[in-house]
Amino acid sequence: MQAKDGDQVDNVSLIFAIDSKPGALQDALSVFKDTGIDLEHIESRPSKTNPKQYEFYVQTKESTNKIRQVADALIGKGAISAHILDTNPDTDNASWFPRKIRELDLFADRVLDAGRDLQSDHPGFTDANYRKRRAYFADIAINYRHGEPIPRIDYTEDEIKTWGKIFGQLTKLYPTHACAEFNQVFPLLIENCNYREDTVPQLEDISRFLHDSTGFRLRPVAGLLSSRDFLAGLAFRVFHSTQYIRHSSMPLYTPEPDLCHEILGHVPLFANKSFAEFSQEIGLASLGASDEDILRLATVFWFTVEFGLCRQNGELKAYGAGLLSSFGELEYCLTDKPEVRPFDPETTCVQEYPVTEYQPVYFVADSFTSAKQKVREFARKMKKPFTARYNPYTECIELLDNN
Ligand code: HBI
Ligand code: FE
Repeated sequence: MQAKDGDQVDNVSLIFAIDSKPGALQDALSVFKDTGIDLEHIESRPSKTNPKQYEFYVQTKESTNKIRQVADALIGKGAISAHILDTNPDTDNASWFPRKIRELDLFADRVLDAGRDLQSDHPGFTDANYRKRRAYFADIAINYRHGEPIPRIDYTEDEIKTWGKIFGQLTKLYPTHACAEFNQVFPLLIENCNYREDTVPQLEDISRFLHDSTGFRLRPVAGLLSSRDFLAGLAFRVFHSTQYIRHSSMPLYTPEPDLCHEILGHVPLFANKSFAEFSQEIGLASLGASDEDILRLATVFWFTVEFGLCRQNGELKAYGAGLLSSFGELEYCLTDKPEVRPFDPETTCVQEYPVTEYQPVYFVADSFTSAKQKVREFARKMKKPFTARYNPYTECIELLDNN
């Protein structure tokens, strides 16, 4: 087994999942045969997330590059998922990133909590029905593949009521508190995507609308992704969106992103050209970045896409999704209680923040275009051997050598 320069040869493990039907394992194993890979070890186990699936754990002494080819080929042969478990510290996850939009399928079951195991302080923790519902949404997201329509959901009366409460409250504040770009798009969502109090809009309709506006697309996600995976999606103008609704006992609180946060907070601005470019810029900067730089970019993301303020005609307005989806914080953020500072990635990226309270500090952008320019400058100073750029025709990432 020869390795090319810089390619590690060590014990590499791969987990893949297939449907438990006749011939499926043979198809999968043919990939190893065709790629000329010796297996050192193989184990099987029933999938914990889907009783109709089996997972296989294989170990081999091959180059990680070759295993990556195998992972891609397995998906091509109908495997549900294929993930490399890299145990070699020299080839940690910073070295791999998706190069094709279809490779975002590999994130599908990499969510931090699979979206079903609620914490004991979650409002829905003791509600068996709610947990069942969440497992239903998690399955949809885990089984979703790029290019498929996003499954439509028959939202329950309870869910519609929760959505309606949030929608009714927030839409009162938008005219005075949201930035101009947000208020330009909102009527289009009402017109084209069924944004209204008595109906929960469908991700598929919204994704099509966004694609027509800026090329942005949604894909359903079961729960929280790592910052690295989540930001990588933005490089492809793909936004990972949850599809479930928060627990009805606390309509104004959610400990995690839910559909209301995604489609009221995030979606409208992804239809704006400059904001779409700004978001993609953060995504491109994240590809192949070190863990430290991912943390900095996630902090920049936090203080812009999630909690950003901007100045328009001398007045502060909100553009962050965490603000635009929270009645309480949307009011609070424009009072004189919090501190406001100018957005500058170099200082913003090291600012600490609380996640369960209103923010004590906000950063103010002059415009999305200037914010994008600043992120681009910031990214240029990161130690990376290449600059990543997205080719929208091939939907692939191209790398420009920095040397
Ligand atoms: N995962 N599904 C999901 N949704 C988010 O909004 C999200 C995420 N992972 C990380 C994240 N947001 C950010 O807080 C940054 O770490 C990028
Ligand atoms: Fe968010």
